[in-house]
Amino acid sequence: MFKKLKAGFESLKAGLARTHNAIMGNVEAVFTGESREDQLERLEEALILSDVGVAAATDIVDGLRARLIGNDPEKLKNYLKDSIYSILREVERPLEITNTPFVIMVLGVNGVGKTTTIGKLASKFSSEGKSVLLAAGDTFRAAAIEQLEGWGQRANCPVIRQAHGGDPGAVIFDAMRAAEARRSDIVILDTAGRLHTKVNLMEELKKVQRVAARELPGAPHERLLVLDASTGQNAVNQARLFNEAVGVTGIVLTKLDGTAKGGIIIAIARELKIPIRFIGVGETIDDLKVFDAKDFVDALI
Ligand SMILES: Nc1nc2c(ncn2[C@@H]2O[C@H](COP(=O)(O)OP(=O)(O)O)[C@@H](O)[C@H]2O)c(=O)[nH]1
Ligand SMILES: [Mg+2]
Repeated sequence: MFKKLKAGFESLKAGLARTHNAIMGNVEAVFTGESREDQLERLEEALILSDVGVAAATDIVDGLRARLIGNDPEKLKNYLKDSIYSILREVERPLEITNTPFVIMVLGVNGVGKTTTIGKLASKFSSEGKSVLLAAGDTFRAAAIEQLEGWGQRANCPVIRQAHGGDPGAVIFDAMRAAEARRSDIVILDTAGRLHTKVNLMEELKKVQRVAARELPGAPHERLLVLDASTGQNAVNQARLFNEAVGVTGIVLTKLDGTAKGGIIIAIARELKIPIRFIGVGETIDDLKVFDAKDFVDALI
């Protein structure tokens, strides 16, 4: 058990290495540079470059300036950890499965990692003994349906689909009926993410939401938005857009492993205050972690 937890933390640490290096390189420099003020400014710059956001970076560094006494790198590290933790713990609210079937609608623009995240989630829930049903609601891209079927096979879950170009509302309708017949615990719905027809996409998502609610009041219980950490501040804008349209209840931040811009999680937490449910630190089935603010900060700093 302990071994497994430790391995989980190590892979989180490895995943966050690039952001860690971007921020911490400058923390070490804080004590080797010229004046204290220069050094703090350098740290502020590092935080901004890792996409923490200007407001958060300024707050954090102002806090450090007020609290720093003496020239102790360990103290600075601890202050920095505390400041970041106090922002992130506000959005640490793991997903709770409160209904049967519990319907999760997965949202996000193309390429952020929706289908991959669904595959990882399906495998996680299945391994916990829950029966999962997947619904191929991204009917816009032919490959998306096959991709979801591939994940369904790997996680051993049925996939409800229609032909490419079909109506996503009809897919969720079929999926809700199938979930009832099969007594599924969890339904996970994939959706399209083409953003060049923004208005149509949002209208389509609202329709899917209405179909789900008609079949089961309260569904979809979770509107889970997937954001790609490597897109930096863009991710915050996407979150605003989707939140206005469908009311996002949880966030998955993917691709933290491939970027030095992992600080975006702090901007997301501070500006949106939407729970961060999971983080993605790689492409394989085990690379989805339940978001834990303390582990995250420990791995980052
Ligand atoms: N490195 C890395 N790649 C990821 C992660 N999540 C998804 N991907 C990759 O991102 C690409 C797009 O993923 P996909 O699930 O098809 O995105 P969708 O268009 O939103 O459904 C694929 O190549 C995935 O393997 C992650 O956490 N880390
Ligand atoms: Mg997809």
